[in-house]
This record gives sequence, structure tokens and C-alpha cells, in this order.
Amino acid sequence: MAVEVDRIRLRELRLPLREPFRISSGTEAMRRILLLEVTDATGVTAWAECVAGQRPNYSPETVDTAWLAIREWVAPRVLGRRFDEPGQVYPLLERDFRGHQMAKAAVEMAVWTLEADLRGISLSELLGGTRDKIPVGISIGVQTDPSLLAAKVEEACEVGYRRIKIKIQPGSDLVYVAAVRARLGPEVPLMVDGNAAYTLDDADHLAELDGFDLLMIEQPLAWDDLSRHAELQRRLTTAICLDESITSLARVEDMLALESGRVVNIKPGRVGGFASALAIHDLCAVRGIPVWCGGMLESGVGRAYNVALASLPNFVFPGDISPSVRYWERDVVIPEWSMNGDGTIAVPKERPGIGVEVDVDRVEELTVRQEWVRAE
Ligand code: OSB
Ligand code: MG
Repeated sequence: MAVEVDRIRLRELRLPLREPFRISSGTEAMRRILLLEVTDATGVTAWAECVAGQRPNYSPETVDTAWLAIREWVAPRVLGRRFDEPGQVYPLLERDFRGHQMAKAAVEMAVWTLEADLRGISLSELLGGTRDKIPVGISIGVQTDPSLLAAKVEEACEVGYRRIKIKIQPGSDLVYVAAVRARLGPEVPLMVDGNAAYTLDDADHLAELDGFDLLMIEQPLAWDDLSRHAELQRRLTTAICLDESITSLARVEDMLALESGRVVNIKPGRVGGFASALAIHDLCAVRGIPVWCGGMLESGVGRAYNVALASLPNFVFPGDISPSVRYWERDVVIPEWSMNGDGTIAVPKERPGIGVEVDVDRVEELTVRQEWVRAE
């Protein structure tokens, strides 16, 4: 079915996190959420979320750069154009247009939702999802002491999370992981995420993590590095999982060629949208690389996109797709995302598009600025 994008409304919301989220490169307490309403020529509107953060500590993009990029360069390429398939948007946005993956992804993914809405099918079905529930993992920020972390992990296990990820940084790593293992035993599926806080000089130190039977070590080295990760992977028995370094299919090809890691975290925003995420998923499946869906502290809107993507078959590890209550007093979607007692989230396959209603009154209440972009 053809989609023709007529107009885009950008909104910024301020949504306070229930507790500040600390990673090695910075802390987020008030999430600035960038939502898009993308309306097609027949008047159908798709909601989407741009997952950029407030500051460029995770990737070079921010809410403000994404807003600018969408208004100045992404929207003008897409508005008034007819797409026979949503897969045509990604190459159009890549041509002579470097970077700005999260800005591009927000618009690209909205076109996938418009296609699903027009066909009356769920986003999961449109993408080729095969599962109706997704196992859920939790990502726990850096804590001020090991016993506090162990208590948080214990609580997460009790509510049913299928996998625990703990954020580490130099000075808050081995002792913290040891405390968790000591409290909860060897059975808990555990992993760590360094968010680029280490260098190759830390290789011997990081190799001590091999003693804790971790599922993987996520992005220990620089945000754009592949070759040093390859060197580090040779010195570890634990699998390295890349997050920040994977911004396109080509980067996955390089990872495979260099052997920089053995697992890929896919965040559709980080790789420029669904076409790119699907291509990465498929290549990894062929090459025997398991993938899982990462998170960016999304509101319920962005979460819907992650849930749909994570329903594909090679998403073999639980995703960082916690239920709404983990992040917010009240989410912006109805129903809020909830986790079953068995640590899964249901994929809303029976509903078209993103599968949840946007609580427009709540969105209005939280909106601090908005802007419409139309074809010239
Ligand atoms: O490295 O995966 C990351 C959040 C913001 C930026 C980077 C990361 C994260 C998370 C949060 O780990 C996962 C979630 O959304 O629950
Ligand atoms: Mg990460």
C-alpha cells in the first residue's frame, strides 16, 4: 500500500523518571521526550518517538539536534513523497545525508506504522514478527554501593525479570558484580554494560569479569570503536556485545570481519530505523550472531516500536523493554506497558499499528513546545 506523508508535528514532552538513571557517561532524571505525529494524505496519523537524549553522552545526537535535523533535512525529503513500501524511506534518507540516525529513524518508523495502519495489521506483523510475547530484561543504573545494587537486582528477580543488566564503570564494577553473584547465586542471567567507559589499558581488569559467568559485556570501549573491541574480545572468554558502535548494517559487517563482538544490541533509533534494524537482524541470523532489543528510556510510544521489533525470531536474549511502571508515574499510552508474572510483555498483535492508544490529554499536559512541518 502506498504511503504519502503530508505533515509532521513535533512535540517535546518533559517526563520525570521515577528514579534517576545513571550510566558511566551521565545521569538522566528528567527525560525530554521527542514525539512525532506523522499524518498521511488521507488524514491517518502515526505517533512515533525520537529516542535521542538530552546531552550527547551516548551518541552525538540530542533532542535539540534531532529537532533541527527533522525540521531542516529529514521532513523536507519525505513530505509530499509517495512510498510504495516503507523500505524505501531509509535509502532516501541516507543519500548524501550523514549521521542523524535517531532523527531519521523517528520519521522512517512512523512510515512503517502508517503502512501497518492503512493495512489494518500490527506493526509486529508488518515487520515479520513471529512471537506474541517478549521476554523482558531490566537495565539497572550505577548505584552508590554494592549492597544497594544487590538489593535492586533481588527485587528485579522477584518481579520476574528474565535477565539483569547492570551498568558498570571504573571503580564500580568487579565488587558490584561480585556482590550481586554473592547475594543471588550463579543462576541469575546477568550481564554488564560499560557504556564506553574503559580503554584497552583496562583489558586485564575486564578479564576478571570472566569469573562471573556473565551472558555478555556490553560496549566496554569507545562509542565508535571496533578494532580495540576485537583486541579485547581476543583477551576475554565472555562475549562482547556492541551497542554504541553499531550504527548501520556496514558496522555489523565490520564487526564480523574484525571479530569485535559476538552479540549485537539493536536499537532501531541508533541504526536509522526499521529497514536498517531488519537488515541487521537478518544478517546476524545468517551469521549465527544473537541479537536483542536495547532501550533508550522510551515513553510508551517508543516502547511500542521496540516490542514490535523484538517479536522477530533472532531476538534471542530478553530485551531492555521494561514495563511503564519501571520508568514513569504515569505513561503516555493506554494501556500502559505491563509485564506478566513470567517476565514477558505481550505483543499487541490484535491491534493495528503500534497497538496502544496515545493518551493525548496526558501528552498535551506534558508538552513544552511543538512545531508543525509541512511540504513547501
Ligand atoms: O546503553 O543501553 C544503554 C539508556 C540510555 C542510554 C543508553 C542505554 C540505556 C539503557 C536503558 O540501558 C535501557 C532501558 O530503556 O531500560
Ligand atoms: Mg548499552
